[in-house]
Amino acid sequence: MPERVLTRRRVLLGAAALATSACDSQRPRAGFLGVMDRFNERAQSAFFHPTRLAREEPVEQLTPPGDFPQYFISETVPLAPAGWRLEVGGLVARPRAFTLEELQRLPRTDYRIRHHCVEGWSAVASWHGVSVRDLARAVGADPRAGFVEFRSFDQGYYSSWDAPSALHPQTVLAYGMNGAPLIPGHGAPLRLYSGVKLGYKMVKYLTTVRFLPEATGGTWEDRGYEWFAGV
Ligand SMILES: Nc1nc2c(c(=O)[nH]1)N[C@H]1C(S)=C(S)[C@@H](COP(=O)(O)O)O[C@H]1N2
Ligand SMILES: [Mo]
Repeated sequence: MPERVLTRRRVLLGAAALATSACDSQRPRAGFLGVMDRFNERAQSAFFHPTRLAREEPVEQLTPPGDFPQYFISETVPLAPAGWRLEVGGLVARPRAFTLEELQRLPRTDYRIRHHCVEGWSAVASWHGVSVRDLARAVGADPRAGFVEFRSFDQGYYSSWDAPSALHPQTVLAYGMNGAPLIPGHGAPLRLYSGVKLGYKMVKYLTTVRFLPEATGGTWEDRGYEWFAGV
């Protein structure tokens, strides 16, 4: 994975930058790389342990809030449409739309863990949200749904996950960061956060969560980035 020096310009990463940034190689997921990717998926899922927890960081490790990079593929920071709701569907017994308040009434998960971006930076924040596992329980997700897809209102940015990683206890739909409501730069009103995946799997500006029998792709995954992307 190419590494870049992170500059503040990346905060304004726009559609034009999408064509050239390291979070976008135009490499197709085919040929040798496709084979390697499938190999990595098998190898990584073999090492992945569905309940092993990522290390909690001490409070001194917190990244000063302004220094935690903010990424979005839109030209300007995406803002939630009026009447925003999270649609939850697919292979579930009770598909429904949740307001933020309804999500906040579900059990809450809090942790302080490190974020890893493929571009070579990492940062620490504490995150507050409802675990995908508790959400799955609330809608009666079918255990045959081996995958979960997350979509956003940021130019359709999306990603799909294997169910064991999505249902890991440290995979949450976060509405808070460092004890405050999530800000637009970090994905308000709701973003995916996890101790078990690389940054690009954690979809911000969520609109829909679907429990599915098959994997779909992802914004970076469709451009050749690894699909499993475990930490
Ligand atoms: N909707 C959306 N989600 C996204 C991205 C994005 O551009 N749009 N970038 C991803 C990448 S590459 C990273 S490293 C993290 C960054 O999260 P942050 O902006 O809170 O640092 O968000 C991920 N989720
Ligand atoms: Mo990233």
